[in-house]
Amino acid sequence: MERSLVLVKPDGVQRGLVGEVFSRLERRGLRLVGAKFLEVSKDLAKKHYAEHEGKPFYDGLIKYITSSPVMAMAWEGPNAVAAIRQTMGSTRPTEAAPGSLRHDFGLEVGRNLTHASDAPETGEREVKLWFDSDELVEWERAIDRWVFEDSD
Ligand code: DAT
Ligand code: MG
Repeated sequence: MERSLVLVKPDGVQRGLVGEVFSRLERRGLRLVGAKFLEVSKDLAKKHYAEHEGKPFYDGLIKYITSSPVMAMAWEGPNAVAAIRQTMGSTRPTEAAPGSLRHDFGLEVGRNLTHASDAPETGEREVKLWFDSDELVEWERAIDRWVFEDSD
């Protein structure tokens, strides 16, 4: 079972798309394990985007993610990382597949609405960075065996 961090970034929150993101991920069959609404500190933003430090868009990225509250979520499921990135769409909204969130709601890479972990190891690391262990809920859904082939 993979885990992914998902953020509805400041533009997504300001545009009232938190429910849309929850809805699409629930509909996909993923299982929510944690959620919180917060203002991102500069320290957390720098840790989260450490891989992009030094790139031309880095300063703008830190400013963007710390500019207004975000909705942070942890989701899990088989193939959760690939499934969630597909639901979000490519980084550049104009390259995102029709029907994906970034396609349906976005225009610019610097206002691409959401973040999702890019590999299973990244998912584990990012969920730990954003959530304390007591903020994550291990639970069984009544429908799990109808969505997850191996739910035991
Ligand atoms: P993703 O968020 O799809 O994982 P990423 O990790 O490559 O994409 O980049 C992180 C964020 O940085 C991305 O969501 C938007 C911003 N970004 C990436 N490339 C950019 C660019 N060339 N110009 C402006 N912003 C960029
Ligand atoms: Mg990324």
